[in-house]
Amino acid sequence: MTMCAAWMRHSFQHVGKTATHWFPGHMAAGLRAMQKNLRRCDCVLEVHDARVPFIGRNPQFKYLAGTPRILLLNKADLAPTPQPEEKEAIMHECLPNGELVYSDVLYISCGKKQADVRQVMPAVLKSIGKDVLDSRQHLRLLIAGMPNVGKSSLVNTLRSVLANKRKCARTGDRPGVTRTVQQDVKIHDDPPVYILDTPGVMIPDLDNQDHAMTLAMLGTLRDELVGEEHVADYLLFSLNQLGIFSYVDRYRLDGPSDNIDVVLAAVAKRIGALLKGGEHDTLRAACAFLDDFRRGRLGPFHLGFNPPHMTHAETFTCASTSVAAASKSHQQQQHQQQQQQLDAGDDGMAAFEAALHTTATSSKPTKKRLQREAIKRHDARRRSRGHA
Ligand SMILES: Nc1nc2c(ncn2[C@@H]2O[C@H](COP(=O)(O)OP(=O)(O)OP(=O)(O)O)[C@@H](O)[C@H]2O)c(=O)[nH]1
Ligand SMILES: [Mg+2]
Repeated sequence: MTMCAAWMRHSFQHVGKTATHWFPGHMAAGLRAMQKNLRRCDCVLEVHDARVPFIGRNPQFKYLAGTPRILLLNKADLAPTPQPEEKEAIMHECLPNGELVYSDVLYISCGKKQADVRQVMPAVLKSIGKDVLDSRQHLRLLIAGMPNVGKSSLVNTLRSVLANKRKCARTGDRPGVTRTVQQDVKIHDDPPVYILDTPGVMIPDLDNQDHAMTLAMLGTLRDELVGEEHVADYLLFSLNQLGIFSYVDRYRLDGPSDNIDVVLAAVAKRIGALLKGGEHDTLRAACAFLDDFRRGRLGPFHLGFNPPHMTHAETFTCASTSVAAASKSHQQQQHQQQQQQLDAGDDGMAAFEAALHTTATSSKPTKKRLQREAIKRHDARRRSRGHA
């Protein structure tokens, strides 16, 4: 049984699948180009956010099977120290034919702290194997991953750390910066190694709304499609469910709250976000709240940490069992928190095209409609709060 504190919501009111559906044309085209390029690549580097090791990985990348694939859990600086069973569980993931999905799993960081990227090359060479290495004059790696997980940052970091060359890939703290498969970039001199940066690809038919909103919180989806205040509300819901109350001190609240209006008012006060007439600018406050979380200012943590045997709801249940007590001593909690710091080839191509076709012919909402709905939701929320 879930034991929620009296002030805490038991469940989150999702806005519906339409808001979290984002699969523009450049992603479908990017996937096709990745599949084509796969034939000339020796290893796939799948980049994912270390804060969500088990959820949000794109099942579409199964079409990149047949080539050694290494999972790089990036932004490890924003996640707690990984637990050994986490890597173990990921390493045991299998394709339907019993083949292991990943030949290795590495935790890296390409932000300000460029930690552990040196372990990438030895892992690549080991995964490719001596026979293939001996037969190649140079190696080519393909990057794959969801949007905004740090793929282009990885290209730049590898290039600077391993080859001492200037960065060349465009990066940005929003999803959809890289829109086409890029040209070969040299990241290592001996042996010569080239890398292909690719556009982030969202899961085209993501049904699980908790997972979709968790990805939205991490900035994998465009905020304006889901609605900044709605994503901020899910962030607050998740923090409370997981017993993480670092926001209380940061925004000088009297105690934990599950009311997004209360929290956004406190954020607005802290950053001086006021509209004409002195009202709080809740939109700016929501963006600041999300930014604080995404940059790790609310602490390092795992979201949706569901080992395979646990659903997201169960993860929340476990966390919320301790929340009643935690709400009384949120500072203690905060202190604790701070302490933990398919077959490639023609068959694959046919299945891949079929999957893309299914996606393209499904009742896909148009971008304009999504935006109109997001704006409507935003306006309705503002009206319900008495904004003009
Ligand atoms: N804290 C931290 N930030 C990172 C790390 N790697 C990348 N970032 C930041 O994450 C944001 C996204 O980085 P990009 O490299 O543009 O991500 P991408 O996966 O190429 O994104 P798309 O091209 O949109 O798919 C940027 O603001 C980076 O500075 C990391 O290891 N730690
Ligand atoms: Mg990019």
